[in-house]
Amino acid sequence: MNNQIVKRHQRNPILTKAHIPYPVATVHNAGMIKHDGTYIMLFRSHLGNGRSVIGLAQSEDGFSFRARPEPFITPAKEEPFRTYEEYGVEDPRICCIDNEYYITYSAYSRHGVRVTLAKTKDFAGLERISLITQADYRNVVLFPQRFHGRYVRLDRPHSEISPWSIWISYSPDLIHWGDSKVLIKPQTYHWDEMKVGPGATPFRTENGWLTIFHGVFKTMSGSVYRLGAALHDLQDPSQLLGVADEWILQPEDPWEVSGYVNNVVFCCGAIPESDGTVKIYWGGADSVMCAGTALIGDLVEICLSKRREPL
Ligand code: M1P
Repeated sequence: MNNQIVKRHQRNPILTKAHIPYPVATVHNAGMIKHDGTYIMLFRSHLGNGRSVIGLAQSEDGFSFRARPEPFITPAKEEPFRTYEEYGVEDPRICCIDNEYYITYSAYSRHGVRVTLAKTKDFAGLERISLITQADYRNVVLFPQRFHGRYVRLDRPHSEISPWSIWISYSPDLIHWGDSKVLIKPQTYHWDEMKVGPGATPFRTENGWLTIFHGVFKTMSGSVYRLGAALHDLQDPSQLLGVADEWILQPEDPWEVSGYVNNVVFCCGAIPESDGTVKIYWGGADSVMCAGTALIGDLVEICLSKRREPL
């Protein structure tokens, strides 16, 4: 089985609520980036009222993290963000473009879920830029470069008619998005048959852009969240070179099987290394942060040699 592609870290879970210097119920779904050689983790935490904030932890080795004393992102106090972040901020992704770190995260309110785009140069402060979706979008990941002058993102609109699928959109300025196309759809009677969503920020390999996504399967005892991999063309990321037919990770450890939401592995970040490995980070059961390592070549191989139709 391909669940051996990702080797779990021996000290999982690597970050839990016990490590956080302010009261939280969970630590999960963290966006990741390396900044000046330091691993930065932006993690989601439920507070005691069930709403979420985003904390920051850092590490020298990518596995031992130290959290800051205060959350890094809390619901905005200024408009227009205040209205749409009223119920909390969730599931950040980080992408470095032209030496600035762009953060996309879910903004919850009585009007639904939207995505806020913010940026920072150094993770000291944060500047909110714009709300970049309408209601009922989640899981926006940016590509770290422009293509023919345009920024590119993957996202996941909600839809009752066509199941939750992964789309691609383009922008001249990171604020106005369009030219959207559907790229990957759930596949019937398959591990991702209920929904799919973009996970980690895409990273460049010799063979294409690798993306890690989540897929959901509904069972008689609830949904199971697993991780999959896809490879996009280097010049044109709307062209899929392969979507792996099999998952690359499923809930198996006790803290992935049981927690705030049972049977969930959910990825918002991965860090490729110069030795040909990639560190993959995932939330376990919406409760704790876990990490593992894979060979980039193995992920490329499974996308190309065990393909399924994307749509
Ligand atoms: O509880 C599992 C996940 O459910 C939602 O993800 P999605 O809409 O992609 O299925 C999110 O609430 C996510 O944070 C959560 O981990």
